[in-house]
Amino acid sequence: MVTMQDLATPATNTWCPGCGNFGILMAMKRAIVQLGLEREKVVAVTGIGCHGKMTNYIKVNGIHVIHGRVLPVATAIKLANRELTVIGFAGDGDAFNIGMGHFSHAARRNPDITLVVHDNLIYGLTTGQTSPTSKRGLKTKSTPRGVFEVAVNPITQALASDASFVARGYAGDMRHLTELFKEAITFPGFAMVDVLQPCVAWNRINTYDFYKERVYKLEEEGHDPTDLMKAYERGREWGDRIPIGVFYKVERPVYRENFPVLKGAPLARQKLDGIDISGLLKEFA
Ligand SMILES: Cc1ncc(C[n+]2csc(CCOP(=O)(O)OP(=O)(O)O)c2C)c(N)n1
Ligand code: SF4
Repeated sequence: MVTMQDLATPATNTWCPGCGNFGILMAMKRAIVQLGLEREKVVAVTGIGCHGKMTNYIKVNGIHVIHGRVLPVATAIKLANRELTVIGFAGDGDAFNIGMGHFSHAARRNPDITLVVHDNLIYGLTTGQTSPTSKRGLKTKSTPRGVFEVAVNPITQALASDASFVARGYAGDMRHLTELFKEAITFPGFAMVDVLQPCVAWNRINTYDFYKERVYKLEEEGHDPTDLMKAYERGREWGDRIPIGVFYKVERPVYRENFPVLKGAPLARQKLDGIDISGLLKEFA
């Protein structure tokens, strides 16, 4: 059985002291331990940004990919070997700026993977530029007169893209976040957990104090996660009250079920010798 110690790596942690990423890392390790997953069968896929260091700090299989490309790589890994638990970690910039197209397509394809968005409402690694989830009016070094655009809302964006599991967690509530991660990982289909992650270096508005006063739990207010319209309503709430928990979940066929070749053993275990590809090669000659 895997333990918290088994998941530790020798890498020196370079996140700023107090960064919300620590809460996400700890909650994910706890989720893996509590689910009894085998370390060798978990794959973490990270984008570029402060969140990308997750692969350095958690001892599972890891691949650190090009900025914005977490989802196509995670989808491909799961298609190649469905025995693996595939978890993507992306920043709000990674997921909703350069990776936005991949986000919508992954959601509608419904691969059986989890996406954790480290949503600090800013670009962390590149030192505080505006991100697509930065709220209108926010002054940053790239928007000195304030953000002009309406912010991307990860929850309603996921719902509109037909994601089958849509949740939001808060890095300051580790127990709740651990439970959300466990539910997302075991959900059969594309599961997004958008995590409110304070960036103590560059976002002086959405701080721990800001969230502490506002965050409430959907499950404590009788929210029905099978009601799409109610999920939209709750998803648009952002002000004095900010909901966390599962907004929506509904099971539907996963992506790999569309491929006859994947009906038998996982692709990674199928024999490749004896397959005649000369016809295919001629096609591209
Ligand atoms: C193709 C490409 N474009 C731009 C960059 C520069 N870049 C690195 S990280 C980043 C954004 C970081 O913000 P976010 O994805 O929200 O992650 P965070 O650092 O906040 O975790 C950008 C634009 C890059 N590395 N690659
Ligand atoms: S810059 Fe922000 S997101 Fe990056 S490590 Fe520091 S506090 Fe965390």
